[in-house]
Amino acid sequence: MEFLYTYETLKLEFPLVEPEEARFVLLGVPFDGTTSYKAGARFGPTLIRHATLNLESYILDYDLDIAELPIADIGDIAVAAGDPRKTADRVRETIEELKRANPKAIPILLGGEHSQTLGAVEALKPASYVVFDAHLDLRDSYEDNPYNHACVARRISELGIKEAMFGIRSGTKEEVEYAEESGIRWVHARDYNFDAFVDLVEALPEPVYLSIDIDVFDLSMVPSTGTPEAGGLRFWEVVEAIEWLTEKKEIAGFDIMEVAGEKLGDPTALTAAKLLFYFIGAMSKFGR
Ligand SMILES: [Mn+2]
Repeated sequence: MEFLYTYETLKLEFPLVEPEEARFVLLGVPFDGTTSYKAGARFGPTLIRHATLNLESYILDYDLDIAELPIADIGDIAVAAGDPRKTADRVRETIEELKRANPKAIPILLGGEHSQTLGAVEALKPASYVVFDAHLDLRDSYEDNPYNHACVARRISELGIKEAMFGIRSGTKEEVEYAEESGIRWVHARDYNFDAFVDLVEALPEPVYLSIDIDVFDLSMVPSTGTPEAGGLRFWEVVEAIEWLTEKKEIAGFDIMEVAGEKLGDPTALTAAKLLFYFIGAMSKFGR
């Protein structure tokens, strides 16, 4: 199957299937045009795919080999340099093309700036948006651009999608007020635990889009990301939440965003790759 805006790139070493037959469809978004601090998220998709070479496809604690699952990789989006809205439009159109060909496909974005999650959400139209992130991303505009990475959760909430956020430890007073006015609920990284997660997510309508900004983890694990923040979550805390979500809620799509770096083998990409395997594994072991 050909897509208008994608091109071939490094792929997983698994036996991959065609997107029409896949349950999981990987799509890289090598965009970092509005990054504020640490550049390099344009290399995220390649770094994550390369990091998978280090991992066993057999997931020990699930007794499951994800290389046996129907996974496709449709390559990377041809980005519109410096234009987050135009690039997110290409993400949206690509996912729409995919869903027309295969309504059962679960798209998995590998990013790339968090601004690009908007395109996936616009295509999939979930009822809820669950995000693990250090940042609220609820600014109305940043650097005169409403499609800046710091505004993505605001744009998604304006679509009428219910939101719950976890691992937050950075935001402005205005963002906190907007969350309160808009019924967006969030848990600070200091207060995060599994019960707090279930409390907020249990009542959310389905389907759910799950977004992981890699900066939710403690920065010792993920040094190469656009806006690193100390004091984040641990790996298994996020895996535990993913397991619950895949078992209890219908999942519309998934992403791992803000992976940056300029060296193969970066711990940030290794964390993202392991999380990708656990998402696919959890969907297959616990999902509907
Ligand atoms: Mn963030």
